[in-house]
Amino acid sequence: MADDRPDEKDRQLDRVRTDSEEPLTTETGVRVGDTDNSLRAGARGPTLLEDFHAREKITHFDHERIPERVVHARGAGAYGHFTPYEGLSDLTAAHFLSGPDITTPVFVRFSTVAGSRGSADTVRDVRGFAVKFYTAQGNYDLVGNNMPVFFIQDGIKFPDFVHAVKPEPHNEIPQAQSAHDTLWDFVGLQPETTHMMMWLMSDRAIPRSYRTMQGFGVHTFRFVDAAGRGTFVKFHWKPLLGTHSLVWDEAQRIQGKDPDFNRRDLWEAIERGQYPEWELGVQLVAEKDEHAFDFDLLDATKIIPEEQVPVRPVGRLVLDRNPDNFFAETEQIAFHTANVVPGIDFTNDPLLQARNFSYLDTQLLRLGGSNFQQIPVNRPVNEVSNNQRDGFAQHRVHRGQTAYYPNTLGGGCPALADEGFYRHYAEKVDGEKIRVRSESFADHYSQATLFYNSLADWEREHLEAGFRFELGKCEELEVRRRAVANLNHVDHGLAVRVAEGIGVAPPESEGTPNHGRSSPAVSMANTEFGSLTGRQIAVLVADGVDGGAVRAFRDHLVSAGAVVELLAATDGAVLAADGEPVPVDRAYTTVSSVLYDAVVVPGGSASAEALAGDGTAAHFVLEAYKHHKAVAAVGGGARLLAPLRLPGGVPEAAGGMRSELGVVVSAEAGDDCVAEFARLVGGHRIWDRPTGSVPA
Ligand code: HDE
Repeated sequence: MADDRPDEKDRQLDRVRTDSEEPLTTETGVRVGDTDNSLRAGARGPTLLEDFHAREKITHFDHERIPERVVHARGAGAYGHFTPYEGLSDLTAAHFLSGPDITTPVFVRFSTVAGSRGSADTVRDVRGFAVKFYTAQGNYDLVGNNMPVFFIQDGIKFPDFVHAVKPEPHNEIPQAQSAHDTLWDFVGLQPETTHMMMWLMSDRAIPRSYRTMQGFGVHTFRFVDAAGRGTFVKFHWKPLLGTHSLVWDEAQRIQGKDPDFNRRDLWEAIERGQYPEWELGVQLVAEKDEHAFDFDLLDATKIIPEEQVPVRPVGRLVLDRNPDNFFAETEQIAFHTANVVPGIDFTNDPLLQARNFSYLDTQLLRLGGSNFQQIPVNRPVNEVSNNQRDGFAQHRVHRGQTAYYPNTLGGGCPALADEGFYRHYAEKVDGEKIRVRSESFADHYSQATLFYNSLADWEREHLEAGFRFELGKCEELEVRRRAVANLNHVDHGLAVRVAEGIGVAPPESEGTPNHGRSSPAVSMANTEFGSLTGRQIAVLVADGVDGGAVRAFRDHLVSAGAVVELLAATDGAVLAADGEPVPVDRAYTTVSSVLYDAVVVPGGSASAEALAGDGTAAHFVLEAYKHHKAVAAVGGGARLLAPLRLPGGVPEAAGGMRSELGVVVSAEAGDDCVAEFARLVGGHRIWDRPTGSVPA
């Protein structure tokens, strides 16, 4: 942990942590002397039913699995803490936001949405970003995503949407993919999905790391102050490392090379002490301004552009402790949008209202009954006191004669709170009982266009390629056509380019004209760059490598927070040119360039020659180049690059250092060369590098 003092949640968990050194026992505590042989009638005879140990062991095993989450089944989580920058009592009665001296323990679970528990991390999908705050006033769950809008406006459509995106029911294909007919059939018929589909086809759907991912509460919520006054609020999480994504081709390859890529990255960063951090921001809208926008605040398919309502930074989230047990904690944690604390309330967003029903309902099935809040990871840190009793797996031993309110026989306990209790915002509601969608939810295209207009060129190209990839996987041409017709209301050029890529006729005339407005804040190009924290750098080595160059890169990059790994044809060590053994971290046959952010080929002519003659090493560099990663070659190392015919060519170092299109070539591993490489790595990717002709 960041500091060694356990927080309240940690102390609570300590009471249930188990690392027994006692001899083996049954669940009833009876010692066991043999767990390898079942009880038999004779050495070769039948097994006896009275072998209670064998039966218990196998029965427990048979019951180890619980239903996976119907969505967001695959996830990874960590503990940490949240601290506000300043008191927000003028806005909310929430105690955990009342001052910078209050630090609240949290558990955060990140997830993909569509795939099963065992699916790969780097699929094209939305990512869940669910935060449980263990506050002194009870648990508050902010169950968000890494995209600020959603596919549908009313929760009653959620089963339809999820059935469309999940594997198709007749053959359960494809796993964890949105690129199939049923999803695109649905979205083409449901234009409210258009804005979210733009985000899903963008690189936001393939985050480089959970650590480089934004989070959003999505809905408009309400802050409520001690006097009962409300303020609309949207929540934002901004990663301090910037918001960075993978390249789609790379993401697909990682699915095979390391299906746990994002999960492992989070775990290892925390183990290294590089604790991921996010800043919590709020967009605030006064109650009187509820109707001041050209969209409805209750419509979860809309953002409030940051240029219209700036994001005010209000606090810091740090994740600094990995769970002890994946099942007990990450799997059994139960989030619920209705877990709110005094000072935070809902709005009438029809998506949120449905969620407030769904999350409790789903836990009852998934966690086997009504006592799931007693599971250690779910328990609040303050005391629970009520008349709820019994049920499956009741862990409390309630004492006394009474379990009802009011009572005198139990001394009137538990009594009603006279302060600090939850008060619902007294919103005036008056309406007819009708099944309609508000007219104010009717514009499905303006913000999709706004998003498109706001992207950097490379983001836009990736988005268009995303549409072409996904629609190209749809068998039904009519499904493709409908999707294109929909895009024609976002931007005519986009619709034409997508149509041309998937073999359907481009629309002849413009659908809805592009309004030309943009919101630069939604572009990843406008987030943080420059940090090397946790970047993975591969250094390719063979016997005869220039040991000085290896040290120069390693010292500089590691001190800037990067992780540097030396890769060679085999594990063990290589002999540097000066005769010193240089330990190898991994054989490059066991990894792949897609697991690294950048690659260095140090000098040493024998080393470079050996690498140049090894197709695996050559492919490693070519593939890194293809995926827009920084490449450095020192001295003879450039000999590995020359035969690769990089489209940008290999810069001529001619005694000094040259850096072109993210390829740094230098005669020596001098400070200028290492610093230039570090700058490129901090810039994440070299998007203006042409890679279309690279065969990797
Ligand atoms: Fe969820 N969602 N959701 N969702 N959701 C679940 O709850 C649901 C929605 C989100 O790490 C389920 O415990 C409905 C929006 C996250 O454990 C379920 C609707 C957003 C997680 C459920 C939505 C989310 C879930 C499945 C439409 C972003 C994972 C298992 C009305 C703001 C939490 C579970 C974790 C999980 C229902 C829409 C985010 C079935 C009905 C919008 C991050 O209850």
